[in-house]
Amino acid sequence: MKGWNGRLLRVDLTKGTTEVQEYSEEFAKKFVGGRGFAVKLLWDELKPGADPLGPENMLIFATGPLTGYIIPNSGKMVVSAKSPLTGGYADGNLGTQASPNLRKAGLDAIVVTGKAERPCYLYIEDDNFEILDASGLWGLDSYKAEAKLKEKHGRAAGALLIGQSGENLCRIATVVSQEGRAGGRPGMGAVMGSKNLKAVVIRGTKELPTHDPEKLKELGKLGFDIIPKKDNYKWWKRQGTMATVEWCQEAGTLPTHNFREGVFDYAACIDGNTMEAMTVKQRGCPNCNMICGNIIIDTEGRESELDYENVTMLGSNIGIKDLKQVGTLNRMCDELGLDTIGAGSVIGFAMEAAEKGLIDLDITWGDFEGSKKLLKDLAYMRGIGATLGLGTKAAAEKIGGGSGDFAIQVKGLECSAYDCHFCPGMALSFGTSPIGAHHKDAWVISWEISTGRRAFYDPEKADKVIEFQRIRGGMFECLVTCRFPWIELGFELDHYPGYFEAATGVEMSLDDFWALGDRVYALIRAFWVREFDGKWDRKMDYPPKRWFDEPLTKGALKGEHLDREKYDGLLQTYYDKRGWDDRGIPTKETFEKLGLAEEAAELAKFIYLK
Ligand code: PTT
Ligand code: SF4
Repeated sequence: MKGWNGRLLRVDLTKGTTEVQEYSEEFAKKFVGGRGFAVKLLWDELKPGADPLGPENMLIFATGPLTGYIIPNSGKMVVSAKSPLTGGYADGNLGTQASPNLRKAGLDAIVVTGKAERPCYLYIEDDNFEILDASGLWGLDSYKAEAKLKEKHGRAAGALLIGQSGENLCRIATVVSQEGRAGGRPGMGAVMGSKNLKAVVIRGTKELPTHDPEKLKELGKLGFDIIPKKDNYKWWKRQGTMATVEWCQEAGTLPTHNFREGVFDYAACIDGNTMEAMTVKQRGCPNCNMICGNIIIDTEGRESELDYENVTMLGSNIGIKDLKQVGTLNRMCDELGLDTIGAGSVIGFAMEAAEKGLIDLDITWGDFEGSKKLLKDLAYMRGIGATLGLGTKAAAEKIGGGSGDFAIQVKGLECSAYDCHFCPGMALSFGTSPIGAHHKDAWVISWEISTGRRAFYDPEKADKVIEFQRIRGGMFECLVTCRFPWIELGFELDHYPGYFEAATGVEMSLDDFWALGDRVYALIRAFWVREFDGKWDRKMDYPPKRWFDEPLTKGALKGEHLDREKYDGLLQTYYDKRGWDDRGIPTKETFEKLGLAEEAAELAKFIYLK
C-alpha cells in the first residue's frame, strides 16, 4: 500500500498493552481515512449501548492519506469516539504537530480502549510505544502539561492533551494541542479523561510511503504557490475567521444573548477590525501557508488565540463587549480544555436560567467575573458546574421549568455561532450534521444569505447542504486536510484527487469522493439509529425550538423566525434526495448502493429498514 501506512496502533489501557495492527487495502479504499476510518471502526467494534465514559468506548485519533505530506494544510487530525454529550457518533478535527508525527511513525491511526489504573500518557517514538506515568501531569492545565512533556521529549514531538475539564469528565471537554488548537467538541476530552489518559505524545521520523513522490512534490509546490495569489489571501491573513463577526452582524445572524437575537449593539468592539489593532502575532497548523490563528494579549497579559466561533460565543452570546475579556475566557477554555462553543452556550444558558429564576446563580449578561468563575466550575464539575457541565440539553432536563426551550442545541451538541431565525438552509445543516449542531460539515449560511435568502424553503437549499456535506464532511474529513484553502480562498477542489493519486496510486474522481461522503454519512446515521434503539425520531434533526417560536425582536430581521411545517418539508426533501426514508434512515437500497449491505443487515436487527 502506498500513501497509507496501512497500520494502526491498538492501545488497551486496562491491560497496559500496545499492538500494531495492519489493515486491508479494501478498508483503506472504501473508507479512505479520518472520519471514514473512525466510523467504520466504531460501527464494527463498539458494542451498542456502551457507556461513552466506560472503558469499552474507543477513542480514535485518525489521520488520512494526505496528512503530513508537504501539500497545502495537511497537518490535521480527526478525534472520534461515542460521545458522552450526545450519546451518538462524535468527532472533531484539529491541526497539530501530532498529525505529521503520527504518520511519520508509520501509523495512520491510534485506537485507545480500556482505562488505566493511574493517570498515564502514551508515548510513541517510531516503533517504540510506551504507556508512561502521568501523575506529575494530572491536574495541570493543557499549557503547563504540554510544556513539561515537550521539555522531556523535545520540541519536535507533537502532543494531544486534556486540561482539567477532561480529567473531571465535563461533557464539553475537548482535546487540545499547541496552546490553542482544539478538537472534539462533543466531549472527546472527557472520553480521554475517563481512560485516565492525560496525553498522547508522538515523535515520528520515517519517510511516508508514496506512490509518486516527485509528482506529489511538484503538485504540493504548485498548491503552495497558488494559495498566496488568491484574491482573498491578504484579507484572510489580516483577519482569518474573525472577519465573520462583522459579516454576521450585518446579516443579522450574530448569536446574541443565548441566540435570542442576531445583532449585538457592541459587535464592533469584538470584531476583526478591533482584533487587528490588538494582534501581536499569528500561529497556525503544520504545513500551512495561510495561517489563521491571531493572537492578542488578554486582560491578564497572556496570549490568547482568537477565532470567530470563540469570540462570538464568549462575546456577543453572553453579552461581553471587551475583546480582551473575551480573550481571557478563550485562554481559560484552552487551558482547561473546554470547548469554547459549548462553554459560551452553557454560560448563555446559565445567564438566562438565572434571569428567569430557574437556578440560584449570581450571573448576569456581560458578567466577566461570573463567567470566569463558571468556566472553572464547569471544568471541575463542582457546584452548579456539575449540572451545567453535562451540556445544555442534559442540564435543562435536570433544571426543568421549561429551560429546554432555551437550550440551544441539536442532538445534545450546542450550536456553533450562527443564529438561524432567518436561515432555514443553515438550520437544516445544523439539524442534519452527523455529530449534532456543528457548522463544520455544511456551512451554507454564506451562500444562503448571498443567494435567494427570501426564496425561503427552496429545495435547492437541501441540495446545497448535501453538496457541502459531501465536500467538507466527506472528502476533507477523510483525506484529513484543512478545508480553508478551498472554502476561504477558492483553491480548486480538483487539486485533491491529484494529490490523492500521487500519494496512493489510486484514482478517485470528485464524484467518487462524493460517494465516499454519502457512504460515511449513511454509516454515521446507522450508528446513531443503533444507539438510539427504538428512540430514534426525525425530530432529532430539528434545530432549536427558540428559532421557531421566539421571533427576533431587534435589527433588520425583527419579527423573523423559522416555520416548523416548512422546515419539516425541507427536511423531507433532504431525506428524499439522500435516499433516506421519512424517519431519516437510509433505505436498504441506499445502503446497498453505497456498498454497505452488511452494515444494513446489522442495523436491520435493531430497526425495520424500508
Ligand atoms: C471546531 C470548533 C471551532 S470551528 C472553533 S473555532 W472555527 C472552536 N475552537 C476552539 C478553540 O480554539 N479552543 C477551544 N478550547 N475550543 C474550541 N472550540 C471550537 O471548536 C480550527 C480551524 C477552524 S477554526 C475551523 S472552523 C476549521 N475546521 C476544520 C474542520 O473541522 N475540518 C477540516 N478538515 N478543516 C478545518 N479547518 C479549520 O480549522 P472541532 P484547530 Mg478545531 C483554539 O475541532 O471539534 O471540529 O470544533 O481545530 O486546529 O483549532 O483549527 O471558526
Ligand atoms: Fe490551520 Fe488555519 Fe492553516 Fe487551516 S488555514 S491549516 S486552520 S492555520
